[in-house]
Amino acid sequence: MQRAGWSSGTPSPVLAVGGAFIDRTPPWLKNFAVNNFGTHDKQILLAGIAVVLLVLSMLIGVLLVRRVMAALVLFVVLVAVAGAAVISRPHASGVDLVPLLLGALVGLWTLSIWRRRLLTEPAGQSRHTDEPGNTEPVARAMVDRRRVLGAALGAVVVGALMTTAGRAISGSARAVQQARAAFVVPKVPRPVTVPAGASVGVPGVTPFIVPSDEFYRIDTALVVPQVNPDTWRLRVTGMVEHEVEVDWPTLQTKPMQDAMITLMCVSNEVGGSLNGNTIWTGWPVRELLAEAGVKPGADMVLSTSADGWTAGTPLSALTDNRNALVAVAMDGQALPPEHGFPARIVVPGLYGYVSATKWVTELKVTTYAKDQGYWTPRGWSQMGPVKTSSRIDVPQNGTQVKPGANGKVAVAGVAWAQHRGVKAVQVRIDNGPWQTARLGTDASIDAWRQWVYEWPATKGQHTIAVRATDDTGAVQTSVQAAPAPNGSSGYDTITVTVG
Ligand SMILES: Nc1nc2c(c(=O)[nH]1)N[C@H]1C(S)=C(S)[C@@H](COP(=O)(O)O)O[C@H]1N2
Ligand SMILES: [Mo]
Repeated sequence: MQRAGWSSGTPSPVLAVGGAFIDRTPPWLKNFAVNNFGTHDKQILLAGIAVVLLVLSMLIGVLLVRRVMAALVLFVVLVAVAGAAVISRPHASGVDLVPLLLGALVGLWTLSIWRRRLLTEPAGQSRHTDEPGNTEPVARAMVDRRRVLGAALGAVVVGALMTTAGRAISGSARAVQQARAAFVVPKVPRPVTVPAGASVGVPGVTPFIVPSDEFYRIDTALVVPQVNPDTWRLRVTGMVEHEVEVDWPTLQTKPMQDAMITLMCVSNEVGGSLNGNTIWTGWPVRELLAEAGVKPGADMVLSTSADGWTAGTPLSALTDNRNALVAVAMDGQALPPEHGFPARIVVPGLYGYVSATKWVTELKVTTYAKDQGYWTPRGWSQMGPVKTSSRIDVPQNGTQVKPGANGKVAVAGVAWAQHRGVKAVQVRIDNGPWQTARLGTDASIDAWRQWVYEWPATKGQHTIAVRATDDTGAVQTSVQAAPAPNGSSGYDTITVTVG
């Protein structure tokens, strides 16, 4: 783990609890969260933890006066849960408990001060003394005040925890931002460019190259790991002749190349947009593995991220002649922190969960018998080859459309069959015959292709389906499947009204 002192290592207890929660989330809950909160699932989780903390702190505050033992027990349980979460984080050590224990001491101290305050301010001395005959409202006022104090105390504790975390994160974020700004994307011998005609020129179709700030983001990290290239290392370990360790300056000296690769998430539903195409720049993984010398018998490479996440990739996909890269840039710029700065793995043809490790720090050459990636014991397949699929971007499902001056409606989208290539796309109106769509120029067998079908539309409601055929001649399957365990399938189908 990259760290410059404990404050930028395993972060605050709040984040540790969140991280531990994510790692233990059952698949149904994960799907529920992704489906209902989308990419805001992390903020929702953090907000949820903050609310629980606040309520518990208020409870401690309320218990403080009458049931001090109960308040203490609750406090200790709270600290213990947070401590267990911190220790359960990958790469955590005893020193990571220091901030929590300091926080607990401050908390105890605050509690004792509040308790003394509450006890030494008896109702008789309050400003209600001028109403001697009316003790009822005084008692109620005391209870109300305790509630308020409890709430205030809770807010202070939560606020302090959040701020500590925020400070540590923004501090390391600044250093990383500077390092990122100083990075010059290496020149490559044969730059990859977008061929003319790759875009079919229909408004509303996903851009052929997705801008990096619009690129989908999927990971288990509650806060974006801030990995400083000064301390970053990529190590090759396991079944190798000799371990290799590459630091940031050394990586810059390696022969880099460009590759156009459409990255794809296994959680993508039919018609979903958890995918993106861009030009990646990096050092071929096979050259790194060759430096280490892979021993016979290995069949998997377990790549590990700075935050402990892992992916299990077939060794063959990293050693054959495809463009599996230790990528340092996307779309001509240093990787954004969200997408793995300083370095990540990208492998054509495989879903991200078995290949695309961001903030990568280690490649362990191993076997499927011995090791497994993060998602495998959580209900996802060991192997994750991308399924041939296609998506309708325009028109949008459920909308009303008007034919153009030529009487036609442009139906358009993208289709992908990474590392096999897209040969054809067909569109079906209602239950008619499959019609051939026009494809954008082929840029790479590892990249998607845009397509458009000029539909001579007739008035009324219509159903439109799309399917792709890969370069081997295999047609996309019509069999409907949910994302788990190895990727969704079926035809993207929409309904529109022409009028
Ligand atoms: N460190 C780390 N790398 C990761 C993941 C993760 O959770 N942690 N998720 C993977 C998954 S499931 C996908 S689909 C891709 C998404 O990459 P992106 O966020 O750059 O689009 O990253 C992969 N790499
Ligand atoms: Mo994914």
